[in-house]
Amino acid sequence: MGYFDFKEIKYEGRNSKNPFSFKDYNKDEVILGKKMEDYLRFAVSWWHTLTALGTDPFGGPSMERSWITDDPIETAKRKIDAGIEFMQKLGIKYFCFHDRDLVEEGKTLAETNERLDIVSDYLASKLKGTDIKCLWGTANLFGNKRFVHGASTSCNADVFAYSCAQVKKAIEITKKLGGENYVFWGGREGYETLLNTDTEKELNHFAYFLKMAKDYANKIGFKGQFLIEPKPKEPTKHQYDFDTQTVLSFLRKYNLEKDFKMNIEANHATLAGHTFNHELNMARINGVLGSIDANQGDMLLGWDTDQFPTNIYDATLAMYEVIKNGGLHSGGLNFDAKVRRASFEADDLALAYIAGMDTFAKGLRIASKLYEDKVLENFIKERYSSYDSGIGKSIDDKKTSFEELEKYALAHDNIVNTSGRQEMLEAILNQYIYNN
Ligand code: XUL
Ligand code: CO
Repeated sequence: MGYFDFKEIKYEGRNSKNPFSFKDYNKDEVILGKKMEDYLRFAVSWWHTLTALGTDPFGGPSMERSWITDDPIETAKRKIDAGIEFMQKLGIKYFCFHDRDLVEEGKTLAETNERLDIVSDYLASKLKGTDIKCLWGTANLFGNKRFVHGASTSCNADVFAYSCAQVKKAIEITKKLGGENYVFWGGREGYETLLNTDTEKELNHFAYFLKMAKDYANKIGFKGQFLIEPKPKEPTKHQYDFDTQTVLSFLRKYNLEKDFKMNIEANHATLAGHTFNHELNMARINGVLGSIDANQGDMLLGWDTDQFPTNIYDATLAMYEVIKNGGLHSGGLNFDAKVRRASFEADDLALAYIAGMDTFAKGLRIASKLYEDKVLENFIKERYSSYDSGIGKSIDDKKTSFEELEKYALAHDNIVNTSGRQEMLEAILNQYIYNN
């Protein structure tokens, strides 16, 4: 028995009028030497797609979720069947989960862990014989009220211990499911007011928690890449993992930089006052671009709306960074995105994924052409050409001094700059978007 009425989604090309078809995502088509599906490595988010019910602060559930029953284990298993059916019909090969998306918590931690064992065994058995894999697992250290003051940054040591126990189990399950990465999004790791907060102590605890997690992963032979997902605010006012550069300086202070990369989420980037491609660029140039949570925010709203990505401009610039990164390696494009509350029918889930997948496929097509034609590269190279010879080269090679530079500046103080040509470049980018 199936949970979704829609049929397998196929590539029908640009002119198709069938909403249940891909217009740009042609999985086997080779772009820059790789199949589209290998470049994009799309993933389903277990939470938004199969678990969340469409509640908001003003209203209750709205979503059709035909797999839900009164029995948590039964629901968890049916959800797995539904998830696999959904992924197979869309041709998506990866999924991401929080421990608590797999199965509802029991009355005690021991009971919760037992439930997780049963459900993860069931999931592992269902994955056998399919080509579906786990992109990443994570622990939900924010939903339950025990995390009101945070998890590893809680003022309550019992909560710190509980968080470690929960992550230990989540890593074990991610390993069992063959997870290629493990994510830490700092749920409630942040604070509301300095009137009651010892930030130094909290950050020390946070680092120790991450170190113990990595040590435990090494101990049990879990080889997945550890990722941190920056977000500047929400749920707390000051999230410690504000953005890529903030996280990098934290990791470097605590000597954790070799063990962690970034999972960059588009909507988190914009909440931080950055563009999505700024965050990807910062991660890339620092060698820590690990994976992507593909979604988009609403520029008129100040919170994480987690919409399906349909903005081709942003997807193009994002894929440009991914291409410059040589791909996402063990990472992928996880749709950390939810349909709007009014899009409550099961079909809406498929239509939303089609929109997101086509947007990124289109972004990849356009970005690959920009990259092949070296449009931006050539312009940028020329823009910095004053560093190719003479005094510029000495600066680049770090073979000069303040004294020499002063002598040079005294003799060359009639400075001539050239235009940055931003509008011309934006027009060229538009041409690539229209023509590809
Ligand atoms: C929250 C968020 C999370 C993480 C995983 O804003 O993005 O869903 O991706 O915990
Ligand atoms: Co996310």
